[in-house]
Amino acid sequence: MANRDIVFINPPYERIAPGYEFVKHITNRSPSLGLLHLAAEVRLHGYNPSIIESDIFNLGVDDVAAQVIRQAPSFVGITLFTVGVWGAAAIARKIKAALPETIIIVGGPHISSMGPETIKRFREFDYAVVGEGEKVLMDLLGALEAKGSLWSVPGIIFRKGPFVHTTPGNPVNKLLDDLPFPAWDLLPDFPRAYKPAIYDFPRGPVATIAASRGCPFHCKFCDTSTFGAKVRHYSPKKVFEMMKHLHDTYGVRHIFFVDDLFLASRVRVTELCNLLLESGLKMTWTCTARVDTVKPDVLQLMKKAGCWEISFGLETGSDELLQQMDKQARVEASEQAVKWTAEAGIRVKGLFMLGYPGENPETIQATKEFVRRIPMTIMNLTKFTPYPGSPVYRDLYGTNIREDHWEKMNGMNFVWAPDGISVEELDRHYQEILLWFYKRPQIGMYYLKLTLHYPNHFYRLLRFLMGLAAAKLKSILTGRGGLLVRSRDPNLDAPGP
Ligand code: B12
Ligand code: SF4
Repeated sequence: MANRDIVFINPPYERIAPGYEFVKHITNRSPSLGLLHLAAEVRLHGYNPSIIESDIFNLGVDDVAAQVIRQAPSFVGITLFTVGVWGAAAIARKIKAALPETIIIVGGPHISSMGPETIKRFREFDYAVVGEGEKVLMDLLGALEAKGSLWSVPGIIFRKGPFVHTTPGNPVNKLLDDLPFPAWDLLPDFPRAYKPAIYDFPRGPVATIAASRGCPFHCKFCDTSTFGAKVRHYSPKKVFEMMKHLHDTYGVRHIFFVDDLFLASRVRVTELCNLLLESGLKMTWTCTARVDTVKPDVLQLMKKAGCWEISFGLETGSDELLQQMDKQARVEASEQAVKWTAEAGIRVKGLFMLGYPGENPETIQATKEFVRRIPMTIMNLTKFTPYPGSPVYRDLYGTNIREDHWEKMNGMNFVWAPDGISVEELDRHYQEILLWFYKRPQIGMYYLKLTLHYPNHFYRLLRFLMGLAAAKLKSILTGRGGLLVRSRDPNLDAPGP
């Protein structure tokens, strides 16, 4: 091997649907925590990692490839969400053309769900790692350097002649405490450049932590193929140490827990809260939760320990749809959980989706009524997307790969529409629901107060509002009557499965 350099890339992807470009001023700009974990692991074993965050620094395919070619590393590691696959392949092609010896390894959620198909389709990727990467990547690098057998490395995909092979096994990290801290020090301009969505935190700087991995539920729209069903945790002490490290070293004041099920263990959450309270570490934090995991006593403790916001996957206001999603929750339970959370003084964020199979005018109306009924001041509405790896993907597409949709799978495009509703109608409902929720005097007042209390959000808000006004004006001048998008994308499926 020429050197032990390894460049990790979070590739560029379509982040925002055409027509909504102004939204970029207020969206989430979190780094890839997966790459931070991998970089820390390889560094521990004597490699020299670096990280390129394309989206955050507005780097396109050419910029990223040029940077890698200048560095001429022996290895490149690319993290793949479905939406980023084509961009990643274009980067890999350019690197291979200039540096044919450089080995390109891919991993991430898209590979965990559609690895063999991707390696078959894109010859510019040399190897793929399925599932959690720390251990497997080390084994793979070791085998490549020693020119050993790849069959002894579990959980990888590789090409041999015309065949694509997957080695058996999926070694997960049972004890997360054994992992080194994510390599935040390798992120350019950390923490300043990595801002979450506007109003999603009181004061920055902000960092993310995954305090656990895995989720035992099987909601049909969700891709859990990377971490699987078995939940594994860091000890509360280790989580506390990470928070303190981020606070003391980088001045981080707010943490985003990105776990699928942060509240899976009340015992651990209680222990972490107690550690935070005893230490006097004044940090705020947010987490996600299922509605069936919160209870008033733990919510009150969380509030005292700095919890500022909880994001609930509420999805819809229709019990019928919740059932079809296999969400194992009812609208009534959602209302109760949201009420308890608001009563504890924790802000509620509702995560919703529109256009799930079975969506119809009644379910849409139920969602509209629901979002106004509950004590919630912030909501996210994503356009239903059948991600590879989610159970619903197989229901809708069977064994079809639909790689033509991958580039649009960012939750902001309807790539599929339920029977009886067109994409245009869904787009109209999408805008209506958001306006219906946000365009209320009490919500306006709430955000005014929040901005006065935390003025750090003001500049981003201003840029967003100016962009929105310009987009509206353009739509009126071009005859769309204020609609931000109109024409149907010819690549979309016909309505219905
Ligand atoms: C935090 C988060 C975000 C953040 C940060 C994104 C980021 N770049 O990491 C933000 C808000 C920006 C985001 C945006 C999006 N997200 Co998101 N996000 C998550 C979430 C909740 C946690 C991710 C995380 O940090 N995990 C912890 C780290 C340690 O794990 P990891 O990143 O997967 O990395 C491990 C392995 O995947 C593997 N690995 C990863 N990369 C590589 C590379 C190599 C070379 C190797 C060897 C191994 C390897 O090893 C790592 C360490 O074990 C996951 C859900 C989940 N459970 O993972 C969804 C999830 C990843 N997001 C998802 C989606 C769809 C999106 C969006 C496309 C749309 C949306 N819904 O918002 C955008 C696009 C973002 C993009 N391309 O960067 C889907 C992905 C499905 C898919 N097949 O594409 C997930 C799985 C949610 C779900 N259950 O459906 N997201
Ligand atoms: S939506 Fe949440 S609870 Fe459901 S499977 Fe995904 S991570 Fe688990």
